[in-house]
Amino acid sequence: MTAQVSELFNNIWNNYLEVTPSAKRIHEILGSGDDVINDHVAYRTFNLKKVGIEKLAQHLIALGYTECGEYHFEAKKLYAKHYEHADKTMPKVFISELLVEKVSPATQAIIHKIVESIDESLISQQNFLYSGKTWDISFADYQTLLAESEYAAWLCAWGYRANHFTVSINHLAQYETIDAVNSTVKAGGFLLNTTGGEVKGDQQVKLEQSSTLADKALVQFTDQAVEIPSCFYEFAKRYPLENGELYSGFVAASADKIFESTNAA
Ligand code: OOG
Ligand code: NI
Repeated sequence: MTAQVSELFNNIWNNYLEVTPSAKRIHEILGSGDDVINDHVAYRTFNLKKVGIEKLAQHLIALGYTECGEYHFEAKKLYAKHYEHADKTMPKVFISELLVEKVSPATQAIIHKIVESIDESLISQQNFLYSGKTWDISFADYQTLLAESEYAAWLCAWGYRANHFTVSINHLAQYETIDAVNSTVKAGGFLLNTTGGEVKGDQQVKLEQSSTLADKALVQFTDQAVEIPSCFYEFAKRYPLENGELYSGFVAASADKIFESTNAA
């Protein structure tokens, strides 16, 4: 089972690198050997029956993952769950969904048209989590979405692929603190998401996180190709609970800021 999980995440990683070349370079800068372990991978979707969180999660549950926590983001109109594997070296997975009924009729219409056009059989196929955008969208529709929900625009432009991978600072051989990681990343010429400060969370909430600003990559819209924010790379340091085990959940107030890593700079 673990071999299958590793193979799935290898495929997801390669698909992510296609539009996130900075992640490969940062991975090389931070790591020394095989100490770059993924804390988690994140996905975005819509709360529609055809593609809701459970449709993505079925691929993970089949490989031994279980549902562990849920999160609400009222202002962004999002709901999320996270999944963990019994083998703690396997990445956690954070899956959020846009509450489609809460956005404007014009935005809903674009989303429904896209979701209806997805080939139903693709969703249960083994490559769904790295299938990308399998529908058409015009640049005008992308901009309509962007004006109301950056999340909806990102998802309709990029489709089903990892939104980010996350380096576990706890496993890095040469780094102890998130500030040291951030300094190295910045010295390498990469920009960090500064919304809410470079570091989100603290030892009190048992989780510190930072992230790059998303790379830019070319998306083929129906009428033109445009460079827009693609995916980003995150860094997380976890602290132990009373029982000595590392906290394994997420922190909604921090996640709320991490979402903004795909905003246009
Ligand atoms: C997910 C943001 C939340 C975290 O680690 O708190 C998150 C996203 O941007 O899709 O990944
Ligand atoms: Ni994350």
